[in-house]
Amino acid sequence: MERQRSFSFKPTRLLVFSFTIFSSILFLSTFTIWLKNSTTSSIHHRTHLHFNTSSVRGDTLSVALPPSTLHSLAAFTKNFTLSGVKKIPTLVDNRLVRSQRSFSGSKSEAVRNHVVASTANFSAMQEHGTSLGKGFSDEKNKVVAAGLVGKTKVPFFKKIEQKMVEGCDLTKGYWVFDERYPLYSRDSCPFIDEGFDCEGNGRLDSNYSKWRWQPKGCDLPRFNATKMLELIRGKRLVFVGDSINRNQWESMLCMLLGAIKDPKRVYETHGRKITKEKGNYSFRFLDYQCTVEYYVSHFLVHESKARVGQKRRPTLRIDAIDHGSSRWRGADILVFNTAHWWSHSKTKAGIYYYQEGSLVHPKLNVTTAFRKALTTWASWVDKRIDPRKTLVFFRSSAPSHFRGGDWNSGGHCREATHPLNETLSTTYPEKNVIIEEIIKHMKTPVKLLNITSLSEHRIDGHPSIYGRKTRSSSIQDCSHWCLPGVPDTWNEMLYSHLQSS
Ligand SMILES: *[C@@H]1O[C@H](CO)[C@@H](O)[C@H](O)[C@H]1NC(C)=O
Ligand SMILES: *[C@@H]1O[C@H](CO)[C@@H](O)[C@H](O)[C@H]1NC(C)=O
Ligand SMILES: *[C@@H]1O[C@H](CO)[C@@H](O)[C@H](O)[C@H]1NC(C)=O
Ligand SMILES: *[C@@H]1O[C@H](CO)[C@@H](O)[C@H](O)[C@H]1NC(C)=O
Ligand SMILES: *[C@@H]1O[C@H](CO)[C@@H](O)[C@H](O)[C@H]1NC(C)=O
Ligand SMILES: *[C@@H]1O[C@H](CO)[C@@H](O)[C@H](O)[C@H]1NC(C)=O
Ligand SMILES: *[C@@H]1O[C@H](CO)[C@@H](O)[C@H](O)[C@H]1NC(C)=O
Ligand SMILES: CC(=O)N[C@H]1CO[C@H](CO)[C@@H](O)[C@@H]1O
Ligand SMILES: CC(=O)N[C@H]1CO[C@H](CO)[C@@H](O)[C@@H]1O
Repeated sequence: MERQRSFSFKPTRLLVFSFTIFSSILFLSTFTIWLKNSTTSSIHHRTHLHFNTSSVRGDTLSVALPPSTLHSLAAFTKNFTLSGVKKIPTLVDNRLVRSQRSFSGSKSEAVRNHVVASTANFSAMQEHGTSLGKGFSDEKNKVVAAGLVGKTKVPFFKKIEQKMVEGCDLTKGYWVFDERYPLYSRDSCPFIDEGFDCEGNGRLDSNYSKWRWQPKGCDLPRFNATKMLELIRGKRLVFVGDSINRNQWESMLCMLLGAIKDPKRVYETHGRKITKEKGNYSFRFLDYQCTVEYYVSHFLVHESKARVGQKRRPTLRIDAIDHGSSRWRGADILVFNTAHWWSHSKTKAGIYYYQEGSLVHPKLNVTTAFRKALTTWASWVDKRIDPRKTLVFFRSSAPSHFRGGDWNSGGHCREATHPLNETLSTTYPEKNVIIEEIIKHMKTPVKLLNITSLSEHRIDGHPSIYGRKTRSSSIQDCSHWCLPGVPDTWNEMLYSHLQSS
């Protein structure tokens, strides 16, 4: 799925290439000297790099680097080799590249290589900086890094080579405070329903919508709604799953709307208004002849009823796909999820709940049932989905952040206005492990949208008490996400996958 760009060395290219190397070294040396000077004169002994991101409404993005990075830069200049360049993967077209390009005042193709290279080491430097101090921050700067995942130091070039093989790992990184976010405002999007409309429900702090996910080895491309609409022109983009997928789907609608001049040219095909209850929506973007759809399916398999003893009880047919599946077929891009409903309370503790054929299991544990249901889903995909037409994604589980209790026993997250520097959980959710195993054995290639770890830092992103207009209930929502907010990042991830596939 990842696009690979190879360098071939025709004589003319070699010339350009050599020139590039030369100018790179020149640039970096100058840059280093400049850095050194500015640091020695700095009282706080800290370097401030002001990249002038003129492309984005003239806002300035500042990046704070710890002093140690000076040495990295110097070392990097001397250690810059041809083989080093060849090993660096396609990190072009990212934000930092853009900003550094304007910083260096040149936009030519030849500059790319050195910019890419320094970006790569720039990441390593940031990593170095953050691992020293559990996330660094500076009140005077607009950029704050929070929550570094995984602190093992791997030799730099070894890591780059791995990235070359596997593509950039978007799941490891940290959140950076960035005033250029969010990608849309609450007022510009009529599709945010009450449950996710935190600002509309009275939430006053808004920093939670301004964090950008920064993978360690590359940048997540900033969402470009026009480009995304071009990618799905004439197509059906379909989200299937629980309310967290509705959360992501609404985010996608809002993000796409940013590129539409006349909002009247976006409408629900049956005139439905988004509410919590109704489960099927198909929004048509007339200008691009595409639809962005959502189908509710809490478990992906069929919710049924069966006679158990005297009573008819609700059951879950873990051997049968959801009956709505006929609507999913024919989609060009499918984004599935299921996780939260596989809880003790929502599955009747597994007692006389899971059904296979006419058998209602007296007791089945959730792990076993989940595996069977996902296997049912996987064989449906393998049988009904044509991988030449349809791209299939599965979004990994989104974490909840109930502190001091569960959702129904006083669990809270309202106090959080800053991402966690350290995530609470250390274990990777079992459901994700099961999903990964099942996907591995499928005939159809399924891409995992691996958002679990990055979302774990974002305790600040939930509606808490702002999931309703009225404050009648003391129950806090620490499962869903405010919009604009964290699901926007999941969609940037989806966008990045679609761009490279
Ligand atoms: C960014 O560039 C503009 C002109 O292009 C300049 O006026 C402004 O001072 C620059 N800002 C910074 C922080 O360098
Ligand atoms: C998802 O991301 C987490 C954190 O980086 C990682 O531990 C896990 O292996 C990833 N899963 C897959 C299938 O890449
Ligand atoms: C968040 O918002 C407050 C004011 O609302 C501000 O003082 C603070 O610097 C902001 N940034 C971060 C990273 O917390
Ligand atoms: C977004 O993509 C469109 C179409 O590819 C392009 O014309 C436009 O310049 C892009 N916008 C930004 C901000 O990069
Ligand atoms: C949603 O679609 C399914 C079929 O895919 C249908 O059975 C169900 O009644 C629909 N629900 C609503 C609320 O329209
Ligand atoms: C569920 O059942 C399986 C197989 O019977 C067993 O291996 C597993 O430990 C059980 N898990 C839990 C959480 O009880
Ligand atoms: C995380 O670190 C930042 C900066 O060091 C700090 O301002 C913030 O309070 C910390 N957050 C938590 C939840 O500890
Ligand atoms: C100047 C400098 O830092 N050079 C380094 C180049 O890389 C080797 C290892 O690959 C280091 O040992 C040197 O210190
Ligand atoms: C090629 C090179 O010199 N890479 C350097 C990048 O920065 C790290 C420190 O963060 C150095 O260890 C690497 O040697």
